[in-house]
Amino acid sequence: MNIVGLGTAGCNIAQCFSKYPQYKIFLIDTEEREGNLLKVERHKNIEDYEANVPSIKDFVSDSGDDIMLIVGGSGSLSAMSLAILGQIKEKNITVVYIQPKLSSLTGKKKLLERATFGILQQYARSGLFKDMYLINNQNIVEIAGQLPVIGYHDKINEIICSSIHFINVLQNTDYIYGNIEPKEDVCAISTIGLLDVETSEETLFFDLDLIREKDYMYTFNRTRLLESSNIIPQIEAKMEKKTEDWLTKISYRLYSTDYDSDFGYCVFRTSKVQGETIDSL
Ligand SMILES: Nc1nc2c(ncn2[C@@H]2O[C@H](COP(=O)(O)OP(=O)(O)OP(=O)(O)O)[C@@H](O)[C@H]2O)c(=O)[nH]1
Ligand SMILES: [Mg+2]
Repeated sequence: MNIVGLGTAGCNIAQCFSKYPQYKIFLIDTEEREGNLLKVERHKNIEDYEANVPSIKDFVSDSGDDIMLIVGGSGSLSAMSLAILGQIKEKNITVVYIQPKLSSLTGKKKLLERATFGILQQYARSGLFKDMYLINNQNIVEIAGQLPVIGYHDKINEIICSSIHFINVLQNTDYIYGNIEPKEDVCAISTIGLLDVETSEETLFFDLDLIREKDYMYTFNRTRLLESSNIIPQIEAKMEKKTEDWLTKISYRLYSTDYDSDFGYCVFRTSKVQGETIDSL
């Protein structure tokens, strides 16, 4: 998997992935950064970012077929997202959209966030991307609890990065038990979350509306799996309660690991473009 970071938030999160050997990281930013950087000029107006999108074909030419683009909504460089994605449209694209706290946005930044958020989701629904993960910074702040000013974003970024990483790893690992419902292509708007393996309670990174698919990934220490006999019936009983209406599809998988502690993640999906309410128009 290859990661493209766009703008400050996108690049900061992309750089967190450098501790894992599975990723090749590409950074597109106006700031100097260590690593594989495509530096773009800083402009005064958002329109100038849209009008001056660099060619990235050569930059990401040896990046393989799977690309994850990470971008922070409302950032100036997010205005380049569509033109950048258009240049790599033949790849398997996952977009990670970091939504800032909406009440903190005003004026042009607010308009830019709303437009980018909406258009990227429409593209995801139409099949241009394989998946789009929505993450709201505020949800992560609530998970992390009180955060110090120094290192505020670092802690948020670490939670986002490790969660995406483990979900990627689990999705590419054989599970030992589970029940998988096929994913609908139209359900390409998603969020991820932490799963408490004891209670089966999830903590989502975005408050997704009209959830159609819920995918739960449990990991347990191998010895615990060997010694315990009631894990499967307990999880199955919890899964039965996860259905919100007859349309919701529930999948779950159990993995055996050598980690001391058990942990879990989930991916929830919808076909509904988020944020399209009457009062937001
Ligand atoms: N999670 C996270 N969010 C960030 C980080 N840095 C900025 N943000 C948020 O992401 C949104 C987009 O901002 P940036 O990524 O800084 O914007 P940019 O594209 O670099 O544009 P400029 O501000 O003009 O440099 C902001 O509203 C911030 O709240 C970060 O390191 N992590
Ligand atoms: Mg920046």
